[in-house]
Amino acid sequence: MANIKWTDEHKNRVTELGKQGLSSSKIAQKLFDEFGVNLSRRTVSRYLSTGHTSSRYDKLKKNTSKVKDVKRGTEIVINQDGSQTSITRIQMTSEQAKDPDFVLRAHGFDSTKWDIISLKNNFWQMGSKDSDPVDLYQSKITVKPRVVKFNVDDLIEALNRNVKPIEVKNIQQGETSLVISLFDLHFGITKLNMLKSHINQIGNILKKGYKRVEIIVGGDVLHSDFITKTQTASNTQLDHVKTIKALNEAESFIGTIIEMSLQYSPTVEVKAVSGNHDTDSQYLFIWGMSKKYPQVEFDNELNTERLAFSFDKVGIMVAHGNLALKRLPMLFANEYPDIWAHSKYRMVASGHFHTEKKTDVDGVMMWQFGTAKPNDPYEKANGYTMGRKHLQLLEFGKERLLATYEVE
Ligand SMILES: [Mn+2]
Repeated sequence: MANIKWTDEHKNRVTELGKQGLSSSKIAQKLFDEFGVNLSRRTVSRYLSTGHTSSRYDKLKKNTSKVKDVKRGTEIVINQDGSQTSITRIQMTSEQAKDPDFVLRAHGFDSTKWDIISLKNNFWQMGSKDSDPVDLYQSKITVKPRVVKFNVDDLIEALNRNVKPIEVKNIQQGETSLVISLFDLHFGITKLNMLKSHINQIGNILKKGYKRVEIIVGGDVLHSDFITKTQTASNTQLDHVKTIKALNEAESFIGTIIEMSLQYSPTVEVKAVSGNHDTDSQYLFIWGMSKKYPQVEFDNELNTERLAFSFDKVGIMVAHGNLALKRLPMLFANEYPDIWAHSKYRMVASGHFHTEKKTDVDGVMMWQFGTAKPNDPYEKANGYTMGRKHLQLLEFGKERLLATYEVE
């Protein structure tokens, strides 16, 4: 059959004749007489029942189910992708025809629960010699269930809900710099109430005042990379922990350290690298903290296995410790040549093994930090229970380490 381009005039006429009760073949004949278009009976009948002119619709139809509401003259097609196509006749003004809410309601959809994907209203008038013509539309819409859109502003507001601006007055500036190393806290296994004394001790160390505080978040802040299950980033099954509670406790602990640091130093920075337990969850956690403390500079890139930073003539590379551990000194020199060249004290800070170990490797201080985390069932079973459970804070002068504070 010849490919006939249907105009709205043709469609309206077919609909009109259909309403008058003419058969499809009679309508096809009339269209030929009036417009000279050659439509098959089947094409007319398809259009009357579906609102489609193309035979491609017949193929599409196979993947859909159809419901006819004869009383309302509405036809609903439920598409395979979950959207619905509704065809009906509506009496409305041209303004209403442009109002998606009105059209949705006219089709019987709740406009708060559905969104229009496509909308087509074909205008035609119906009337007799005795009365004014009525504006009618053959209306076809495709709708999908409304999805609540993710709103970044709402999330930020939620993160900020309890934040009081920190009043910074008379910051006690010192001459030295403090590095607070936080590796492998494993919140979930570690509980906030186990760290109350640690927070007090860290507060007392901070009171001295520093020209800068660097907080290293060296990975595995959270025991699980997931919220609904307890697994590492590589899906190793772990003893179950409550991750929402863990998140709140990590927020309290690290948030308190940040707030105390802001009171005793004009410059506070957080340096975060991925651990093997919580690659994604730690990234999101630190991301949230960075929104909460805009006055703190955060270095938090996704999938950062290592980073380096410096102040004065001190250069520090940070890595969780599970990857490329032995090559870290030369990786430091090769990947961060400027920091390497400007530093007189060079250090690689790592964790992962939950036990402190400090080695001088050709002048690079390889410092593997322990953790205040208690032993978990896995460590107890394997006898990994003997390291000191401590945190360490390092005080630096312009070009060397001056003191190590033990917090346990
Ligand atoms: Mn680890």
